Amino acid sequence: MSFIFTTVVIPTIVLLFVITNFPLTVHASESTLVSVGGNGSSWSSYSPQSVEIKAGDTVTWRNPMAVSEPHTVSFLKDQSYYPPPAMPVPLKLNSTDSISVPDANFDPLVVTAQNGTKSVIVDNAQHYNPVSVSSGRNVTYLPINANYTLTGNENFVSSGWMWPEGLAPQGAPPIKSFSVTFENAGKYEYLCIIHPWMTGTVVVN
Ligand SMILES: [Cu+2]
Repeated sequence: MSFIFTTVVIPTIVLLFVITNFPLTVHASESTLVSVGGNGSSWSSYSPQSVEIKAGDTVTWRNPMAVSEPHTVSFLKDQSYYPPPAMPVPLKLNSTDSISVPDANFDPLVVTAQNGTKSVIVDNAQHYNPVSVSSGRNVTYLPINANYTLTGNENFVSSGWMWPEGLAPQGAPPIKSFSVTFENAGKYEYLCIIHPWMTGTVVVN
């Protein structure tokens, strides 16, 4: 009788105590899919617009559209980190003669200021490409279809222009997905920098 008590009853009580008082804190990481844009009236919305996950989980965004419309998934902590799509950059020379143009279908867009200074319009790589900008404007370019681990301290993190699969225009990086693993709890709001009214939220518990 005492043998059964010590080998079965006591261990069972101890096991029950452990199970009920120390719930498993290890969370198997999960993945959530969010559509970026859609067909018809949902063309400029994220679906679902808000998702709730646990720290360590990953959210993957994809553009499911039937037409060649790009969107981004961009975490913009501070408006001053919004990357404009293009900017006039003053030319050293007062002529565009020295700009070598590799394509017959291409002419650089040149604007002339009132004082006569010529500037060429240059596309902003931070607007179009997957990128992370941390404090001090440290810019790190990410691979296309990146899986990025977000701490929440970044000033700007963006997918780059995401196209529906197979519908990226010739010459554009064929970005079709963006995955973010959220390390820390918090409420993370994001937007499409092409259509800024397009917003979404990730709540991390
Ligand atoms: Cu968009």
